[in-house]
Amino acid sequence: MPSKRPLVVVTRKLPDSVETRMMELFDVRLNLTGQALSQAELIAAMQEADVLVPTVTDRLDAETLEQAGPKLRLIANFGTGIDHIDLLKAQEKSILISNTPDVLTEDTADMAMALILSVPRRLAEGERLMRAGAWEGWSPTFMLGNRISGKRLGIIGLGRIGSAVARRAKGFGLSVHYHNRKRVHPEIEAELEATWWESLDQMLAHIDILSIHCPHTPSTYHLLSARRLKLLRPHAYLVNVSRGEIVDEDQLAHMLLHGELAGAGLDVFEQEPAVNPKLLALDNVVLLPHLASATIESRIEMGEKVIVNIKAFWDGFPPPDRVLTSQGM
Ligand code: 8YV
Repeated sequence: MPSKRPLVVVTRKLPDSVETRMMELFDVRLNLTGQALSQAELIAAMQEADVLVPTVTDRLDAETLEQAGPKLRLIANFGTGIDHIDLLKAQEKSILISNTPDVLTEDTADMAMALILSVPRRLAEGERLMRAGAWEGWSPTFMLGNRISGKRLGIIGLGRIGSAVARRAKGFGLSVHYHNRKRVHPEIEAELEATWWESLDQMLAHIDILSIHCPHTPSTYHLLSARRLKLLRPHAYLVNVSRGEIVDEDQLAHMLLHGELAGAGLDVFEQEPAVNPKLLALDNVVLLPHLASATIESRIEMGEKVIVNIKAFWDGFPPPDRVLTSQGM
């Protein structure tokens, strides 16, 4: 690797301390506007940069990556999910990809747990009612929700975030069930008192709350298809802080409207930032604007990870959080 400082182009505004450190270490082009780059601006950035720092809002598909300049050698993603990057095309162009795992695990799990609590206990509905000035006072049968303790939580993807959710859920008296392609180590199962279901279909039919924690890949697109959503029982709730594309949103909205599912808590959507109007019209859904990792601590630590990945790469070492092509499959 050449010893001169790399030209690093950052596509979105990052926390000040992260930008300051980047300016100390690299030649940096920052985005001071706070707006996402247009596709043309993104391509222009990729034509001059040695390193690109994108986020989930940048679409780095095959067609866009094809136009990357010859200098671009690393895409140091600010975020863990890399479904917005065509990994095969990046590999073909000899561009390495890194991401920012671990540092957002606890915050993301907190948000999943917040939704697991809020939806059955009707927190957002109650808040809306208060602000509308519609509260007529306490009554024994007013706004009854459903108890959390004693229910079965089904987790799809018992990885870092899924396990952190399971730990929290245990504390709330939920029993933990999970589906992974591969069963986790018996020690982890024992710690989480988690029951593995080889068949996702079987698990869906036996749980009360579903929480989704697998990555979005070509094989998990609409993993919760219309057929699978129908396996959930009508009293069940669905929580998603992973990626909107994993759930057939139209079918979900249809089932929520017709009482075929009790409620949903969603932090992610199929067409972000657009939200399916059918979901907006429903009262039994809590909608959040992709906030799961939105704490100042996570954002700073994500930035620090990006810096470490760039620094290692530029010093001639593999970035510690290098994403392998197979991870995106
Ligand atoms: C981040 C996320 O905010 O890391 C991820 O995959 O979904 C979010 O928590 C976002 O990706 C930042 O680019």
